[in-house]
Amino acid sequence: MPLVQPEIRSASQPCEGADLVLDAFLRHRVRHVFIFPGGTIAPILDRIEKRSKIEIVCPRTEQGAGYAALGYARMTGETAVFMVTSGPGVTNAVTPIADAYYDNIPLVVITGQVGTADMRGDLPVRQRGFQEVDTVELMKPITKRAFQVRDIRELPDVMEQAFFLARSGRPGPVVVDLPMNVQRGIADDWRAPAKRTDVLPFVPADKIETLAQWISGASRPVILAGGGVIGANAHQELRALADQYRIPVTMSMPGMGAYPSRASLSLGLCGYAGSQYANLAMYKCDLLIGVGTTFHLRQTGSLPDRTVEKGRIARVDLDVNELRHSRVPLDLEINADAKAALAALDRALHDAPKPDTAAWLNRIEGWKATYPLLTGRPGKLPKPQTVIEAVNKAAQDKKVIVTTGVGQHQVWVPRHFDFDVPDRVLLTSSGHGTMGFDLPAAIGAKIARPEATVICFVGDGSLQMNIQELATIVERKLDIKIVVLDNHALSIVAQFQRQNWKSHPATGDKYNPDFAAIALAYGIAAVSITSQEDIAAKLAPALKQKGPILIHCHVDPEEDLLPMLLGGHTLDDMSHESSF
Ligand SMILES: Cc1ncc(C[n+]2csc(CCOP(=O)(O)OP(=O)(O)O)c2C)c(N)n1
Repeated sequence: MPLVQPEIRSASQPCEGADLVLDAFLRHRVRHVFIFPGGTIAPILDRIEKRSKIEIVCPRTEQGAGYAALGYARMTGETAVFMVTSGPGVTNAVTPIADAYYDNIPLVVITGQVGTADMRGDLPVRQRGFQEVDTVELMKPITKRAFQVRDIRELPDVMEQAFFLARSGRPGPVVVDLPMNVQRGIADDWRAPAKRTDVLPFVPADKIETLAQWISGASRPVILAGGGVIGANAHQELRALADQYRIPVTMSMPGMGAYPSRASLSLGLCGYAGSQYANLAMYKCDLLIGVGTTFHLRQTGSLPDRTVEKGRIARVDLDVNELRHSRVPLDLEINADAKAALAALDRALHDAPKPDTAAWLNRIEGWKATYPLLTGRPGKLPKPQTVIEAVNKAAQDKKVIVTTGVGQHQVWVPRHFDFDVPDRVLLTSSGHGTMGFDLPAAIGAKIARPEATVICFVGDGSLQMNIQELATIVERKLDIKIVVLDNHALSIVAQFQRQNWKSHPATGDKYNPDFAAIALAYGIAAVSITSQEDIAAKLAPALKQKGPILIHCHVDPEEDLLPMLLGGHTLDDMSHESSF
């Protein structure tokens, strides 16, 4: 939606530092900023209000604003802007910024700072300014770059660099720390910044040729698609490769939807919480092709040298350091953008004989029949897996964005809900695994895509990390469906504790409030689901209702995440044993 923006000054007219920040927002066509206010970002808020049509989105905490920004960036494909005040605003913002770093989300973060005269500098004291904190040092390990601007003349170029770096190569967060006197000072000698353009690495033709030969000669190939496929907008190229050459596709958590869950060649989620059939296929393949994936512990288990029993591993990644320091030993490293590499691979395969994968696909069908996804033990209480399947069914022909918290429910969602980018998208905190991502990420996603059905699956534990954002949903009239899977436990940790130590201190048997009543108190419609029959009777009508709704599902607390790949085991050897 193009927005008519007021003038962007290019000539060197005297102005305040805050104006130069706004100029950068306008140059980069920012339409929303996600903020939590405070004195040290007030000058920029004033400029936004007076000089632009940019909408200020103000959730109830910095975490709420940060995760809303992340959901927004993922769903618009644009760099999101996140602004917080100095001191506690900054420290509260650390977690979503780390999330953006580990999950490659382009984010420009503006942090307020005390004036340069009030800074501690190198003095051996704790603090000089009120709400002073060393933002740059705090942010360095979780950002692509953390700037502090002390000279107003540097501001235009630093802002340009921040927007450039956030998107270039492997995207991520960039922080710009702005002392009060820089925001409020007058710049009468500034220059319009130079524009920067991103250059992607050359696709290495010789390596693509080798991979094409390997594919052509493979009898048991598997593709492992990661979030990099979705980030590079390469899902169509990936589908063409898999479908044309009949190669089954498994996905990491951030890669879910890169290939349609429902397609016959789909193996769904792999790894510690994947299916036994996906993991068997990875383990028994003769060629594993990783595209835009880190071969993280969660995908391979704790024995990276034994990811594949006997076969080659090829990996396409934009980040050369990931290839140089791969956890999993590689037979072929291709440093390239996923879209460009898959397009080149398609050309290289054009005249090559197609691999014969029929016997391999038959074998996989056998595994699918032997190890179907489990939908819970029999019993009266609703099963979390059944609830997710019922929501999936009710939302079958809709464009859906799903967000989750972290826990068992986070893993049941990719197992039991169908994803298919760009129509059915999963937003979840992958690398950082942050409880509380759920509700605010749904807010950002709904602001980005008002026409989409946004569903937030959330555990009782995760919900309580950012439950205050129910207010933002009401305030902004956002039609979000919140499905609370309440098992009165921090269940995934409880399961881990029982598996190792036979009890679950601090994580089981939690007292919870009536979340439906809480939603009603905020002004959000709510229903409670307490039996299997309720799922059939109440769920679909609740989802059909217009406007936000919270569906409080009292699910079986004795449901384990099974099967699960435990530490010290290879991918063919998942545990099917209950911890109760
Ligand atoms: C901010 C944060 N703190 C702690 C953890 C550790 N942790 C991971 S999952 C989990 C329990 C989640 O409980 P809930 O949201 O109810 O999900 P469930 O496992 O019951 O589905 C905890 C405590 C975390 N991931 N994030």
